[in-house]
Amino acid sequence: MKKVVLLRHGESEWNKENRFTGWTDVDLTEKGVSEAYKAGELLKENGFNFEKAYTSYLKRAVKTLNCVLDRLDQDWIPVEKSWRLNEKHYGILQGLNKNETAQKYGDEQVLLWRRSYDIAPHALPEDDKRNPRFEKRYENVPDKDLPRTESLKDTIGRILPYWECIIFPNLKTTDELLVVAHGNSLRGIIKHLKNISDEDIIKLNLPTGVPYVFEFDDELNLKKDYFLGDPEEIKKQMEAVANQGKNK
Ligand code: DG2
Repeated sequence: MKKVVLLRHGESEWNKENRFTGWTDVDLTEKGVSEAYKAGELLKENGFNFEKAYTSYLKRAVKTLNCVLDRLDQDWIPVEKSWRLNEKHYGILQGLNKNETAQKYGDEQVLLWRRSYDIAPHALPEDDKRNPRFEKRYENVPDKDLPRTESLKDTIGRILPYWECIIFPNLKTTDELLVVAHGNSLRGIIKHLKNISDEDIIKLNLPTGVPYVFEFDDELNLKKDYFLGDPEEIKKQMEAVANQGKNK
């Protein structure tokens, strides 16, 4: 069996403060670092031996990957970073508290912004200092590809070329790949892999630091997918993520 493990980074500072993050480059919390090491431990116990790893340009994912590889004693493997694996761009919501946003606009609207397939928050103005066009790390990305906001559909649109041309073809010659990214960028990949409908994707919430394993046969057909860890605990974590956008 060939395997791809998808991992959402450990808890970030803005996950802790319950703020929309998107392309904001916030660090891991202490808890996030320990979640990352715990994910590495689980992967080690389950005998994973990655040949290559992929991550985004955002430090919460990069640092999580480093902790995982450290725990696996596989720091040496080739790692490729791409802006295409960045989180969904949350537009003008970036920085706002999710509960307060639900108080102001209602749970239903926030659910659509967070989890719907094709609804994007309002875009950052062109001259907003958070606009990715002002950041050095994106200077080689054509301006037309740099988002000012995104729906999940838009996020999938920029991830899929990378998934299909760079990550997935590697499985022909390697057996185990690791992708460390974000709640919504990974939801995009999962929607594609499991053929989840535009309507059903609204229900998928990914917890931080829980490895999600996808197994493929030699023809690269998906055979099985499962999380590593205690199913009851994972269910609770998913519910907690869903509740982050409610008016409590
Ligand atoms: C979170 C996801 O992204 O938030 O951008 O706020 O995975 O990088 O922490 P991540 C953000 P929700 O879509 O769950 O609100």
